[in-house]
Amino acid sequence: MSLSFKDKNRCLKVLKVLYLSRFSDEKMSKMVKQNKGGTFYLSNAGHDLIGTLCALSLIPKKDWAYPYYRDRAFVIGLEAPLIDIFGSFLARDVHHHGGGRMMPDHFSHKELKIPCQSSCVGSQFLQATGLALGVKEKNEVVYVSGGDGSTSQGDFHEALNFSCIKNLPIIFVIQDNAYAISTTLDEQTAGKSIAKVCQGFENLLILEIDGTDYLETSTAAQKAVEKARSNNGPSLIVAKVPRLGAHSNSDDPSKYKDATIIESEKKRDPLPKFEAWLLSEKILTSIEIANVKQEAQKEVEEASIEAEQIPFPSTENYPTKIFKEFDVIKSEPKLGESIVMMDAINHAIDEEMQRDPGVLVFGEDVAKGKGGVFGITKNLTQKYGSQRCFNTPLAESCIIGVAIGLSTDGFHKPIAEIQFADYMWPAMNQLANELPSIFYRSNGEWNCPVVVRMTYGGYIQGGPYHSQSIEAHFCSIPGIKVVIPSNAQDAKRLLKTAIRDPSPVIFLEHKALYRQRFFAAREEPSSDELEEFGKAKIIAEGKDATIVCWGLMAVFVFEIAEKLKKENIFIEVLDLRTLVPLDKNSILESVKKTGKLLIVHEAPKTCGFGAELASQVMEEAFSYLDAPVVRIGAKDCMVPYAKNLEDATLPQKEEIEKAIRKLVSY
Ligand SMILES: Cc1ncc(C[n+]2csc(CCOP(=O)(O)OP(=O)(O)O)c2C)c(N)n1
Repeated sequence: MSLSFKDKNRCLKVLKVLYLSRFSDEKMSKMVKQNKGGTFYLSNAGHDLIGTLCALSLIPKKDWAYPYYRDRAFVIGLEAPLIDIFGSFLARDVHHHGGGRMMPDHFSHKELKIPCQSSCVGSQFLQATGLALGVKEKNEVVYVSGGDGSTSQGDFHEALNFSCIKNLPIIFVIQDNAYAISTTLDEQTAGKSIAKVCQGFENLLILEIDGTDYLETSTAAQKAVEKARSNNGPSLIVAKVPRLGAHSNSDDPSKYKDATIIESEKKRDPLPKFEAWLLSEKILTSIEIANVKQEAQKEVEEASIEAEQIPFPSTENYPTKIFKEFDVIKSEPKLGESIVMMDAINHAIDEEMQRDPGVLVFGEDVAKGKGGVFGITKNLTQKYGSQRCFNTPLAESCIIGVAIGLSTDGFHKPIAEIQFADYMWPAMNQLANELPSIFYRSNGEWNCPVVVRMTYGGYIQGGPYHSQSIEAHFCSIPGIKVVIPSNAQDAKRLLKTAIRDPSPVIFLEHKALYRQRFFAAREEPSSDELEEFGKAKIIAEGKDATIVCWGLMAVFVFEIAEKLKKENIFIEVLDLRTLVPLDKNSILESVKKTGKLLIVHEAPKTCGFGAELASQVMEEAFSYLDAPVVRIGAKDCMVPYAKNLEDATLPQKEEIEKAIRKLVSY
């Protein structure tokens, strides 16, 4: 036992934080009924000692933290001002904790190195892991907490696995109150012990402790921090604690906890236990304890009154701040030899890795001699080392979660590869619920410059799980940019822009275009050249109809345009290149000129991006249309394996040509 745990000043600090947390609980529970802006409140009582002691074991502003929603004591322990905590509780326009965008107790504080927390139980573990990878050589420690329920999420296990593989300076703290709302530990965890479940992870220090005991908890936190600080890898602390209040203000524990359980939980309250211990050890007198209590009560009262004076967030120019601002500086084109798209992508990454030491490449099989299943990232490990181009476990959520964490440290620019777009779905929570919203949710405090590359599309007999075109799903998520190049020049310039963009970008690469020569191979742009997002390219000029397309469909439509030209039919073909941001103006301008619009995409027609485009054009240029807007997409079916079935499912040139002729002659 370390003597310093009995240091009077430390004990005074712990007691103060405990009271601040406890009184803020009581105050919030009252205020939520007064209808002052906050409708939601989470009790922290019982979890406050473990949170406080973990905060005190870290070096504030040096170490990083992902505290979950029942860890307010941790955040107060790091000296986050109460005024911000109450301000966010009342949904007011405070700078930190989302400024009314996030629910209360979903913390975010840049100076205190608390990245923006979400409501998705368990998603924090992988993000913390990614951050720990980023700061591994910097002697900084990463703290992440969650409840026992959160350990049932795959992300928790993926995070432990990756942390152990990479020997990361991270501390997982599970505040095990034996309930996840009403679900009990025997319904939640095999053997009722996540500590036992996790025993197979190599070099994971596992400490199962009584999180209401001051000395035991202080010792565990110190051990774990020392292990991380000395670069000896991750720890898992499972702290048994009581949840003394309801799950939230809308929960009534009497529906699932009987009186004896509630009584026995009260007896485990860490606050009176700590007060009694302070007295028995003669560290503080009862008068000193009473003084701290009074002081804390006053501070909570004052913070709550002050917070009420803060205005609600403004709705002027709403919504703002979905993307962090970024100006693309274009330079004069200087073209080299003709290259295919796969080489253009490889060169873009290579040049950006050369330019910026923060750029990292990772994913399944991307490293070493292999360079990904399509060889796109070949030679990068040899050139930049295995710290900068590395294989990940086969876990897509891990890939994206780690990318989010890495991008948060202000230095790293992760380029994550998902082997096929069809395998994005296991990562969808990190990709859709987490990554795109962090900038907005954190009120601009945090941004995630992540590039997610993935191959997509069919026509090469990839079957139902190597052929999907899923761009419309991404386009429906606010906060993520979506890029789909159709040729080597665009691919190189757009990817370089994506890597420099401070916002998340999904970069979709059609595998049938990687080596395609007739259209996609182009003279290589120089290393300085970028392409602005949101600028469609007119790849064929015409007056008879407008055809909007992207990716491989641009190649199909271009071919048809060339053929029709010989018959004096001139179609205007717009290759969108980026779907988000969308170059609506160019589409509208072209439609106003031609009066006719066909949208061609490879994804199934129903709910494809074409539906969105058709609707926008109808809303804004209906009076210019001389014919109904037409869409061509795949049949509403998975992409089958057999060539004849695949052809029958995906759009074919003949079908597109027929539709164009019909539209032109309408
Ligand atoms: C992914 C996800 N599923 C469900 C929920 C709804 N939910 C919020 S908290 C919670 C229980 C979490 O329990 P636990 O992790 O044990 O933490 P505790 O609340 O007990 O501290 C649930 C089911 C959620 N927020 N996220």
